[in-house]
Amino acid sequence: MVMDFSLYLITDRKLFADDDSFFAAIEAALRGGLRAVQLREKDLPTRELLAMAHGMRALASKYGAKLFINDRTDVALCSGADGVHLGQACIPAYAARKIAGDRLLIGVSTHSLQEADIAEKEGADFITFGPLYQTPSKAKYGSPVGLAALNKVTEQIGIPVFGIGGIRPDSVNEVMECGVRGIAVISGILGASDIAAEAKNYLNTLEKR
Ligand code: TZP
Repeated sequence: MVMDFSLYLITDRKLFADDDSFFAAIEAALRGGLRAVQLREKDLPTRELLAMAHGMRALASKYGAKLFINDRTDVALCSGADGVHLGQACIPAYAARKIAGDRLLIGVSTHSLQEADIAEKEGADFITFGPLYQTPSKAKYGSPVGLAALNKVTEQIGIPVFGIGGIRPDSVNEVMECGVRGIAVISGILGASDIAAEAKNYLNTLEKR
């Protein structure tokens, strides 16, 4: 499966009053040209997550976009998602590969060169690396790793790397200069007052490069 995206939107439904406004926000980003979304709703009970994954699958497909499911290889396979995205506390990439074979793209969240190296060796298709900058909830994601560390990762890792963590439109260029394939964003897009316009804004900056 091809990695045909440079902007990777990660969800946080808690930024919205209810599921309808959450889905409307994701649809707005897709209308703005988004090509890949990761459903990351860690606290949802499995059946609710599966139902949401089916809904997200239908929505992403309507716009020809890829869907990734955080953590749950089973939910990804069952919902017809394009990929699974694994955190450091999830099953490792080789285990997800054993289950999914080539049916899923496998992304892994990494925070150090060592984690990035392991993810590549274990067969991940791509990694996210960060947080690069201060994020709205620093406690949750750890302290920023910075651009020097990102440069080292892109020099040494052969699979595509996506920068993540506190990336705003005006920091896209300096992140891309580190040699990444793209960027992953939550609040920069989902916190915007015009989500479609902000997705388009990020994409325009990415596509100009
Ligand atoms: N992993 C590292 S930072 C982060 C995740 C999921 C959060 C990114 O969110 P934002 O709002 O784009 O900083």
